[in-house]
Amino acid sequence: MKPTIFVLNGPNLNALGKREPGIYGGKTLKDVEADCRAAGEALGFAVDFRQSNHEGTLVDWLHEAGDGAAVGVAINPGAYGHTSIAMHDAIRAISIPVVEVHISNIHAREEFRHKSMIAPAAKGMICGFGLHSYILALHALKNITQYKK
Ligand code: CA2
Repeated sequence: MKPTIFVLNGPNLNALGKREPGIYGGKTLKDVEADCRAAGEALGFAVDFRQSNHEGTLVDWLHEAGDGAAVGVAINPGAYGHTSIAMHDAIRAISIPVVEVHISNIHAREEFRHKSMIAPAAKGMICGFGLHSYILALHALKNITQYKK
């Protein structure tokens, strides 16, 4: 059985492809899910792809991943990445690697987006490569976890 990677998505990412294509690209979250699944498959991972607009649900999913459901997590926390101490704590509470993902370059945008509350707890952050940021995160997780196909 292939090891599982959770790909978690935070608030408003369900609106991808519907507005602001100049910042977030024209694909929908369903398209991103298909791309992640294909890339994960090629890397030898099963991808469990989820989205929630609720902070506590994202915290629960991080714990679920850390309790044995996954070998690693790629998470686009959306705006909660800039604010959530609860998500920072949840990442610190689990021992599997977590890679923070942002579609846009948060450092090139408004000042309130420059700070990530979860980056210090994560293994690393990938931002600014458009939707390819997700694929780069899967490659990083492959490298970190060293699972063979
Ligand atoms: O660049 C990213 O991936 C973000 O995590 C996206 C978040 C934003 O709050 C972060 O600062 C950076 C926004 C999620 C998507 O919001 C949409 C807004 C309008 C249309 C489509 C999506």
